[in-house]
Amino acid sequence: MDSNSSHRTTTPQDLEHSAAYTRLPDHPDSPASHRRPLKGLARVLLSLLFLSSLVALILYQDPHPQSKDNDGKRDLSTPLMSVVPESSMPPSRGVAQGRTAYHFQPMKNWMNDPNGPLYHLGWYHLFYQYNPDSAIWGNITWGHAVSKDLIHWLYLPLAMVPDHWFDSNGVWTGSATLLPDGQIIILYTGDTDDYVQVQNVAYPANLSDPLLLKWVKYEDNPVMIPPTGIEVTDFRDPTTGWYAINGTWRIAIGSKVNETGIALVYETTNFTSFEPMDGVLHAVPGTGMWECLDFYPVPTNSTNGLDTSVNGPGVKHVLKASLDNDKKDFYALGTYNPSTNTWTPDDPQMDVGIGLRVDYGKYYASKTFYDQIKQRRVLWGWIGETDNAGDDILKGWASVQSIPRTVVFDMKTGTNIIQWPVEEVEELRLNNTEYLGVELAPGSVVPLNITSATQLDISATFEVDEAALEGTLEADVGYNCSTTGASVRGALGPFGLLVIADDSLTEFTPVYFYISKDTDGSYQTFICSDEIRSSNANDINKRIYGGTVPVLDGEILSMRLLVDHSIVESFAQGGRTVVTSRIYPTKAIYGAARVFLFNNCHRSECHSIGQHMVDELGLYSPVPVG
Ligand code: DQQ
Repeated sequence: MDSNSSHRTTTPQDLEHSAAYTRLPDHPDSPASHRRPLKGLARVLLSLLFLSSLVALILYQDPHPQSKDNDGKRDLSTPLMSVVPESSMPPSRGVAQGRTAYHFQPMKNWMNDPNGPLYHLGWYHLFYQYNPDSAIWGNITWGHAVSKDLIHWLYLPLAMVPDHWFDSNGVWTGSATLLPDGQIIILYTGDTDDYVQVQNVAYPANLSDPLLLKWVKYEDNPVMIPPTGIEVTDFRDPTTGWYAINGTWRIAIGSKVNETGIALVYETTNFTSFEPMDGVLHAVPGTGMWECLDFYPVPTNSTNGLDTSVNGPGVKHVLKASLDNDKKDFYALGTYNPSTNTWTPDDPQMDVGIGLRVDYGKYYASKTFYDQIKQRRVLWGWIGETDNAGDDILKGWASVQSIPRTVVFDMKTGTNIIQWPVEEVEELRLNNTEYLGVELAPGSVVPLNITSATQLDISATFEVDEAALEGTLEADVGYNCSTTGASVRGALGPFGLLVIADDSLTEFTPVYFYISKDTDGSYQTFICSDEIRSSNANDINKRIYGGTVPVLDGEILSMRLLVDHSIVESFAQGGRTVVTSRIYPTKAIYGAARVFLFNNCHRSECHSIGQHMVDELGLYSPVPVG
């Protein structure tokens, strides 16, 4: 790949004449058909028949194929694969594949939550839950890595290991607080020798060491133990501290009472003795245990980030909880009142755990930090595996971290945050290819001229024809990404991209918009990521992820995709809704991976949806780490 190559533009004509261009039924005449009408027509018809069948086979395949049980009845719950004789099953995926090129992951073994991210003396530090001995969870320590740009990382020795009674069953998740005098305080959960969750303090042995290699655990740990009324196994993951009032700092800890998720708050003046505050910061019935709380301010009139202690006019507070019950990260916007120490959601209908998700895909235990150098708030999140532990042990590693994302308040909608990959990721771009004005007819699949399409930064916009929208009276009310998927054709979708696809489309992951329209004329737009056909391997959990994305009047639909071998992070409408997929392709790997545009809506009105444009496609090179 040529990093200095000029931008190569492929016109719609190029696409149409490329051998693999597929268009369902009404393909316009090709030049050949003008020259030799009958043979040409026959050839076109035959190709169309072939391609239609191919696409039909691929795209329209039921994502949940039926199988027969012993009575000959259809068993809707059993995938077809499970009744295919062993010998004709597709081979399991090769476990060597799937390591990412520019996402953070350790050289080997298990990783989960990001911990204590911070910036200190020229380096970004990332700590993470890590098992140094195995590719499955256990013996949890704090792994440690540093970076100058949040993208290229150097691995450092373990920061903390379970070596005291107060953390001998695991040095669990925690956060860093930078004090105004330059001190760095880590608060983390220790799982004690007796399996009690307690909170501990640690600090750097030498603050003038930019790499913060050595960490000291406070001798009088633990500094917080489960209070009365809280189960000893429901008290974990302290947040970054925020300065409150009268010289006091506060931190929040996740817990639950029965099935009500709660955020407890402790107060301190010295980070060695902590007092529980009365009441809770917030509670939401039915949400279960809140793990990995995150609580931070966002300005409502600026795209900068704020230090965690900032509050006042023009500030909202994000409260994020990772729901242990279903392993999903939820957040809500609201107002923090330091006098009452309570946080109130802007919209109680969209409270924590029942409203907005940080990421609608495979993503959990996220945590932000304030980057004082670039004055931005940066979010990390854990992308886990969806295969089985046996495969993880075979491949020798498990999990990656998402690309760090800046977080800002959405000043246009006023109802959500915006997440966007940190700008440093753009420095990895090698080639930019534009496909301008590509029109997608209903049922079409258009290859983009990219080989080795495994490391991509794709920006795509889709202009939906007003006539199609207005001419459709009602479409897919009650639509839901997870129950339908790219194979289901609607009046106004799905349309988008097929990534990590092989040439013959035996494997691909569609990321797409789907528009539903209610009889009152209102629309809902969804961004979905469909893993059902992402791999020929059958020992993988494949899901269809997604959620709604706000689209304001006059906005065109846009998505940005970060593709990295086995990870697809999709950002819709500038990052209002984000969906991450973890996939395990067997054929669409390395040089065999391709990318396509597609439009799988079924009605003739779909013709007028057709203004689709991929306006940028950057290729990345593998990033050596370590
Ligand atoms: N992971 C940690 C806990 C946290 C959980 C243990 C969330 O502290 O609650 O590895 O993934």
